[in-house]
Amino acid sequence: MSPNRERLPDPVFPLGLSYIASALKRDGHDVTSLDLCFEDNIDEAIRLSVERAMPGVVGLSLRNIDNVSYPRSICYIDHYKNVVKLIRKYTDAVIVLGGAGLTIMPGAFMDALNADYAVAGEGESVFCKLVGNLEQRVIPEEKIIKADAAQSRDWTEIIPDRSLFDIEKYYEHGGMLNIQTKRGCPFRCIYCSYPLIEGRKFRMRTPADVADELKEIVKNTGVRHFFIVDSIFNYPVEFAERICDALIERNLDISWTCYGTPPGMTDRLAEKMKRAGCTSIEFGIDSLIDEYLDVLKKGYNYQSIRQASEICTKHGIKHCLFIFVGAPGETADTAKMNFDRLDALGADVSMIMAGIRIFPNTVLADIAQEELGIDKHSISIKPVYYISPGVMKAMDSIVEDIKKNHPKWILPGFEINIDERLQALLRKAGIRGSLWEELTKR
Ligand code: B12
Ligand code: SF4
Repeated sequence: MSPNRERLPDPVFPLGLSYIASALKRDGHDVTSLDLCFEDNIDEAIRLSVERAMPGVVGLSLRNIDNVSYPRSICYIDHYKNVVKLIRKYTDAVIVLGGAGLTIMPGAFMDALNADYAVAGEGESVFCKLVGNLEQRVIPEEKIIKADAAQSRDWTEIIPDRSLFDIEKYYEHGGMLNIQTKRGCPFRCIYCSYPLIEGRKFRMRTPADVADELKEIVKNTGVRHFFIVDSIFNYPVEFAERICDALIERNLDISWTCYGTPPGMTDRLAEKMKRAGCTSIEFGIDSLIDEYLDVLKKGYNYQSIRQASEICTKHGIKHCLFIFVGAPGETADTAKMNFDRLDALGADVSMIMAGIRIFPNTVLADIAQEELGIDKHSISIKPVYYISPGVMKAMDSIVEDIKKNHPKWILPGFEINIDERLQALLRKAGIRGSLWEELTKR
C-alpha cells in the first residue's frame, strides 16, 4: 500500500512498491495494491481494498517523513498513524513497514505506528523472505530487519511491475514516470540521508536492461517523460555514458530529467545526454562558496559548478541549482554572495532551501548539537532544521530580497513559485516533464 498523498512538486509514481510487487510475484505470492494518492475517502478505500484482497500481510511504503521545507514544514506521521489504525480496523493482517522514510529512522516509526515489522533498506529480498516465513508460520524474532544494501545484487534482475498502479493518472497529474539505473552514493555530504538508504557502493543495472525497460513503457503506455531517480545520474561518468548510448541506439522519442553532480558533467556526457533525450538536470550544489562547499563536504568547488553550468547551457540542457541559505557558518552577507554568484551563472532556475533538515546519524546532527545545542538523540520524525544563527536573524529580509530581485527563483518552504494550485493548473494544461522547466519559458 502506498499512503503517499503529497502533490508537490508532483505526485510521484510508487516505483519502490513496483519493485516489491515484482519480487513478490516472482516468488509466487498473490499481490494486490492500494494507492491512496488520488483517493477521496481513505477509510472507504482501505475497507474496500482489504475486503476484496483479504491480505495475510500488508506492506506499507513510507516514502516521505516530511516535506523537508522550512518554514512551511509538513510532517506526515499523523496521516500514517490514521492509515495503520484503519488497516487494523478492517483486518488482522501482519503490517510491515518499508520505504525510504522508514529506512532513515525505523525505530522511531515502529514506536510511533506500532506495526508488526519494519524492513529498513531495499525490500526485494528481505521482504519476500519475511512474507515466505510468515506463510510457513516461522515467526521472526527481530521486529526491525535491516537489508544489507552492499550485498543485495538481486534487485538488478527485477523489472518493476508498474501495472498495479494507475500509470495514466500519474502521467496526467504528475507529468512523468520514473526509472532507476543504479543504487548507492559514495559521497559524504554531511547532511545527506541517501547513502543511509541506498548504501555507499554503486550497484548498477545493465544499460541494455534500462533502455529496454523504457522502450517497453513507451510501447505499452505511451508515456514519454521520465525522471531518472538515481541519487546522482551523471556519476560515474562512463556508466552514465553507457546508459545514454543504449538509449540513443534504441532511438526512443522520450525526454527525461535527473539529479547530477558538477564534476560528472563532462562535455562528452552532456552531448550524449542531450541526444538520449535529457532536457533538464538538477544539481544539489548547496552553495557557490568554496568555504561552505568544504564544510558541507561536497567534494567540489565553485569553479566546478561554473564549468558544469556552462556545459549544460552549451548543450541546451536546462539546469536547476539547489542551494541552502543557513549552512553552518553562513551569514546574511555570504547568503548575498551566493545570490550574486547564482545571478552571474545564469542557471535556468534556482531553488532556494531555507535551512537544512537534520537527519539522525549524520555529521550535521553532531554540528547542530555542538553549535545550536540541539540534542542529536532527540532528532527524529518531527522535523528539525539547521539554520545558522547569522542567517536566522536575517531570514525575513533575505526572503524579501529574493522576492523583489529574483522573481523567478523557487522557495519551496515559502511557497514562492511553487504551490499545489499552480502545480495542478500546469498539469491540467497538459504540461509534462519537470514543471520548473516551465518557469524558464515565462
Ligand atoms: C528521486 C527522488 C525524488 C524525485 C522523484 C521523481 C519521480 N517522478 O519519481 C522528486 C524530485 C520529485 C522528489 C520529490 C520529493 N521528495 Co524525494 N527523493 C527521491 C530519491 C532520490 C529517490 C526515490 C526513488 O525513487 N528511489 C528508488 C525506489 C526504487 O526506491 P524506494 O522508493 O526507496 O523503494 C525501495 C525501498 O525503500 C524499499 N521499499 C519501498 N516501499 C516499501 C514497502 C515495503 C513494505 C517494504 C518492505 C520495502 C519498501 O524497497 C524498495 C525497493 O528496493 C529519494 C532519496 C533516495 N536515494 O532514496 C528522495 C526522498 C525519497 N525524497 C524525499 C522527500 C522529502 C521528497 C519531497 C517531500 C521533497 C519536496 N518537498 O519536494 C518530495 C515528495 C514528492 C512526493 N509527491 O512524494 C525524502 C523522504 C524522506 C524524508 N525526509 O521525508 C528522500 C528520502 C530524500 C531525503 N531528503 O532524505 N523526490
Ligand atoms: S547530496 Fe548527493 S552527492 Fe551528496 S551524499 Fe547525498 S546523494 Fe550523494
